[in-house]
Amino acid sequence: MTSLFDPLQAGALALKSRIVMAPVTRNRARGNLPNALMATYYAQRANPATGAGLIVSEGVAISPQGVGYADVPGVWSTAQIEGWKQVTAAVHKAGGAIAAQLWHVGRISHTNLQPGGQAPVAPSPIAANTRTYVFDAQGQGSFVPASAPRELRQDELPGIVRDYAVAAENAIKSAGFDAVEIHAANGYLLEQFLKTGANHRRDDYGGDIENRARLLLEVTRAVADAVGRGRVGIRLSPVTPANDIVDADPQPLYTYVLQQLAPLGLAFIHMVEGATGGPRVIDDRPFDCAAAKSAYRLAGGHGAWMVNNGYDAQMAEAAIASGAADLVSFGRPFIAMPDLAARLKAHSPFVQPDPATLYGGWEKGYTDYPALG
Ligand code: 8OZ
Repeated sequence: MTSLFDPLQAGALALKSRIVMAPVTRNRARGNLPNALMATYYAQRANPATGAGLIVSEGVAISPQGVGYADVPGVWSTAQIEGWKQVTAAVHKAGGAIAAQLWHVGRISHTNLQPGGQAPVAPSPIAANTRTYVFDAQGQGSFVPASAPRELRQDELPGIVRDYAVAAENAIKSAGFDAVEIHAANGYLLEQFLKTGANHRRDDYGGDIENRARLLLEVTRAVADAVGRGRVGIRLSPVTPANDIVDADPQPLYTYVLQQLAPLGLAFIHMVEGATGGPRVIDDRPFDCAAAKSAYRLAGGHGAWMVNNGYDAQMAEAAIASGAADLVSFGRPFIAMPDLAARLKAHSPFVQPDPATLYGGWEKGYTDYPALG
């Protein structure tokens, strides 16, 4: 029977366990620059014997326009690439592997964070009822309502596709990442295009499922062409309400998306089951994850099936043993438990992170959580 601690070949990635550190935004990248503290944080979680078989980084902005929160890292500039080199080197020194999560927030941003103080961009000019994290004039961080977005022109979309491909090249060819994960979840740009609640376009990128999925598929093909499909994964969240996103009929939408992704030969599909960081089943948003996986396999999708959201040791072991999943990712648990694999093996109780130190700040609540003795 397969266990959480067995190796897995996922695309071009030779992973030493089935335990993945899920992306978690921590806002320690001052000026959008990755730094030595971040290298320490990721290295603490990178040894596959005690930590993650694969780390998926926090969201990494592909462009200045893709930034939606203060002090999140980017991967568009030479200085950012240099900053990431120390992170990837530290992870590799610990024996681990790391993917960069490629992120464009779309409408989940604030004019304070956008180039020239402009409005954030979105498929349609519909504001999200959600908050984003900014700094005031005193440098104090706080969550404030997201700004009203402007609608992207169709002639701007090829530039965004290019930004994803260049960011992927920067990450893998220059910064030393092993893979990239396309962030198509949690109410950000690619999911805004996918879902009827945020996409009211009447051009080739709005309306029916094929049109709403077009940008996601163009981005994924461009990224796979740029860095090789075996080093590309994608994160999806079919029914999350995160960042005020909703779709009228998610099951056929995701069946189509997964059927189109299948022939691309990606390394992994990363599924957020239910509400991101919340309930795994949502009464008024039914979704059959097993059916989505079957649709992907039936269409010839071979990569690893990675599941996320609220897994404990027992659930994770059961998912791997039954074949329901190939990889299980843990976000919040990895914050306060850098040695999560050791604790899963020992079935030791989960330690909750301090909510006051999740976003912003420095070492406290970041690099000072101890491993078990
Ligand atoms: C929490 C705070 C800021 C960003 C996501 C990137 O939900 C995020 C995020 C989460 O995917």
